Amino acid sequence: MLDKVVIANRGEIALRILRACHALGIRTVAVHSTVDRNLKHVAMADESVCIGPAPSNRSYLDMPAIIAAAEVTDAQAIHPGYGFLSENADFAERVEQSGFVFIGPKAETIRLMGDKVEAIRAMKEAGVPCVPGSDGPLGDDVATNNRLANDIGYPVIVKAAGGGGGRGMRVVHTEAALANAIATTKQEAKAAFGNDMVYMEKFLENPRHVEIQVLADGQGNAIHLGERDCSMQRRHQKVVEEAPAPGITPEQREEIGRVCVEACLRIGYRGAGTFEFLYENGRFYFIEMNTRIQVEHPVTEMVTGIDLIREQLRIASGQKLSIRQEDVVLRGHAIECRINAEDPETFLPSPGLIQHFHAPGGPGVRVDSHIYEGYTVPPNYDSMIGKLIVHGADREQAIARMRVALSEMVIDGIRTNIPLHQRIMADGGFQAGGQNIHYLEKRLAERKERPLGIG
Ligand code: MV4
Repeated sequence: MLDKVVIANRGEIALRILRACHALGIRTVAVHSTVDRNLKHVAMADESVCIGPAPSNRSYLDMPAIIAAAEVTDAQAIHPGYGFLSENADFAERVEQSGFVFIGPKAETIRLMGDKVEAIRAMKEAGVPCVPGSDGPLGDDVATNNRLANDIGYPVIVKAAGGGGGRGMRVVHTEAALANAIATTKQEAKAAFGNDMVYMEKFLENPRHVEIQVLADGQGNAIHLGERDCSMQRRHQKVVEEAPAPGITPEQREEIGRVCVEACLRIGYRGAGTFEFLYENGRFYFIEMNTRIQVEHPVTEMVTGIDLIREQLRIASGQKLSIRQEDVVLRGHAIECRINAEDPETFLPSPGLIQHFHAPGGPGVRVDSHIYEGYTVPPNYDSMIGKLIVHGADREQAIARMRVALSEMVIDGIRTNIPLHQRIMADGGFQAGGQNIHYLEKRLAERKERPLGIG
């Protein structure tokens, strides 16, 4: 087992990683910016190193500073968490070249999945179902592109190979608009990602976002841990996630899970990973693979009983997977609400001093958060200040437990999106389950039109 790990992140995930390390007897090094001296995990870590000022590019994104922190503390490995450097292939490479273990896949795997054209090509080859689209990047010939779009059928979507997560894409409804859309997306992609490669897919109008969690040891063993439904989102930011996805049958789960496991083995995947799919009319369409631990990993932990960060640490220590596929049993239903320091109506960030904090509790209630009374949420980073996760015997009980937990939770001094979550949990459409990726934004737009209206 590793003996000392640098946690190259902040907030709730840094605390989550610290807890998993300590439970395995691994010592921890917190690295933090000047405004993050008072983070909860910094106080709990065995050692801490200030790596720079508040702006991320001078602290949490500063590769030499983080690697130097590993050197001066004599650590063995670096856990990147999510966001920041977690999917930066150059960072993974530099970590390993400096003699440390990067807790994640090989740099070449991160690089492969970062190029969406190559990722889709690899997955298609491995038998993963993909959205009908271009085989590879689009060329400059207008007639060829027009023919391709006609074959696929309008509407189509043009996406940047260097994009992902909703960045660098454009929906096209007619041939008249196609050439221009391709040219504009290429220009934007060049500016944003330094890569003007774009590809084309059939635009699915009303899909759900369903993703499969995998674990692989890079030694010939891989398993899947079922799916999560992340369709409740606003502007590409997930708001509520759940596991399992409503309406997915055990047979569907087994089949798509097996396909993902086979793909992991084919590409020599190592660590925790997520296959992102659009799900429409009973079919899965691969769109991207995430090579990191994700924010919403707890809902999978709650229904499987598997500690995903612990498994990441074991895999990074060179151990083989200790869980066989037949040992993975889904039990009950889990829901996660992302708690953000933001105005529940305008969604503007609301940093500041937390004057009172009461965490909810009771059976099946989990709070993953670094906040405490007297903590000041800085304005410099993402507004997510924690996650409230509940588990129940079924979805109905999970919703009931979430409603009680939300009503118990007190965060005073700053505004939070707790009222938004209360409205979502009380919403008939959410309660019915299986809504698509547009549902939340549609409901929010309706509400805006009727300021005194219900819902
Ligand atoms: C799509 C799509 C419809 N058809 N691709 C947005 C984020 C990025 N991961 C891919 N995205 C989409 N790709 C095809 N062929 C619709 C979206 C999309 C979306 C996907 C998942 C979750 C929320 C979304 C919100 C808007 C659009």
